[in-house]
Parts: sequence; structure tokens; C-alpha cells
Amino acid sequence: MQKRALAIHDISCVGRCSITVALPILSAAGINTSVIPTALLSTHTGGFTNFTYLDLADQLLPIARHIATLGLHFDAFYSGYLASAEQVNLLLQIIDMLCDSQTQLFVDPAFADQGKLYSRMSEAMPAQMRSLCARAHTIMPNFTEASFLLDKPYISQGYDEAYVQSVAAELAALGPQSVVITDIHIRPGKTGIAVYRKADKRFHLFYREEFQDIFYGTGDVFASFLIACMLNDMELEQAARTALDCTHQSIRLTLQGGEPLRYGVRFEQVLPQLIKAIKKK
Ligand code: PXL
Repeated sequence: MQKRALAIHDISCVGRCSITVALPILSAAGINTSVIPTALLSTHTGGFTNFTYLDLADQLLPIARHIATLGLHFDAFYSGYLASAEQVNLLLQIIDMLCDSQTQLFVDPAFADQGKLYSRMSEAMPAQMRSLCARAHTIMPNFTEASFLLDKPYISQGYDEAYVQSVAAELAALGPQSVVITDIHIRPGKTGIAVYRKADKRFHLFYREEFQDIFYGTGDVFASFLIACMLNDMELEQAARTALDCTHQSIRLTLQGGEPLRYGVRFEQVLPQLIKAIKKK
């Protein structure tokens, strides 16, 4: 049976993030994907000015109520960028309306990076997002979001693997069964991801060569690759490694192409690699 996912993110018309990456990546992986948009922007909020911004909070419950009448089963719920902290409560209601005991709940907190909240993001978001993460089965924060979620100071370097493991375990204690943290900087010249499973406390770090710059939308690309793999029955660690490889390759191709980084990364040309990894699994 074909799996069905519900992706709840903003639509940024230009700039390859959120729905414009989640939808093609999940679709390429064979997942029937429905969406509920949280906001409509002309571009994402990093690296652009004068973008339009429409908060779609008043549409979320009416859309969900109608979808609920259709009696669909969703195998996955995948939330990302929310327009306001208040939207967290709406998403918790949407989970009650549209998800069942068989729905895997994935939450990408998507509110901060590089030690800072995204522009326009309210200071109330981290505490609110904690309650959505508590409800999730799998969360995929970057290291900045992980720190905000735990109300810890963000440390950009000088920490070790034991510290990352304690952060992952504390995040899992909030509720989720699995935690994948991106943007870890322990080894010089490397970027890492941490994968933690609460059931058996299994913890792994995977490293790749680091590219020096800010790559917009890569958190969304990584999370979408990860979910695409997991919905194709890949184990958590293998899915995380595949998502890391695919994200890394998307960045490499973008740098080779020399296009401005604010337009996001060339994930499109990596979709065949994703499909191959899923088939080989
Ligand atoms: O990729 C995260 C993201 C999603 N959506 C919007 C954003 C950002 C990051 O800046 O601004 C609107």
C-alpha cells in the first residue's frame, strides 16, 4: 500500500525550503503527500528583505476539519516552520483530528539557526515548540534549536560527544522516542549529526566534510530526506546517514553550480541518489 503523509510547513514561493522541498522529496520517495500551509511568503526570511508574509493561522483548523471528514489515514505527520508560537496549539489539535495510533509524528522545530531565532520568530516559540516535540515520535532539531528547547545556552564549539549525547537524552526525556540533531561541530573541518534512540539509548554521531557558509533550507532538505527514508522502512541510523549524504551532495552541487546560496540547495539533482538508496536498503 502506498503511504500517505501530511506535511505542515509554510509556502515560501522562492528559495527552496519548507513545502517546496518536503513535497518533491516525499513524492520522489513514493509517498502520497498532502499539505497544510502555515504561512505564505514571497521568499523565506533568511537572506532576503522586503518579503511578503501572510500568517495562515485562521485557515489551519478549517482545512483540518474538512480533511477529517474524508476519513483518510495518514502514515506520517511532518511539521516544520510555523508562523507563530500560537500555531503550536493549532497543530496539537490537528494531530488529534487527523492522526491515529499508527501515524508516525515527525517534528522539525524549524525556528532558529546559528545560535539565533529566525527573524520574525517570537521569543515564545521555544517553550511552545517543546510541547509539540513532546508529542512527536521523532524530532530533528539543529544544535541551536536543541539548545533553545532545553533552555541551555547555545555553544558554537568546544563541546564533546558526551555533551551532545546528554543533550539528545534530555530532548528524548521531553517525550520523543528518537532524536536527530544536526549541525554539530566537534571535529575540526567536519559537520556532524547525532542520532539517539530512547528505547535502547543507542547513540551515534556521523560526520562529513564541512562546507563553510550558511546554506538556507538544508534543515528542511535533511528532514525531508530522513522522513522519505523512514517511510520506506529504513532504520533510523541508516535513514539519518542517507539523509546526511543526500544533503551533503545537494550542497556540493550548489557550490559547483555557483548560484547564490539564498536560493537554497540543488536537492532536485540528488533525488535519483535518494531513490537508489531506498531501493538498495
Ligand atoms: O528553512 C527554514 C525556514 C522555513 N521557512 C521560512 C524560513 C526558514 C528559515 O529562515 O524563513 C519562512
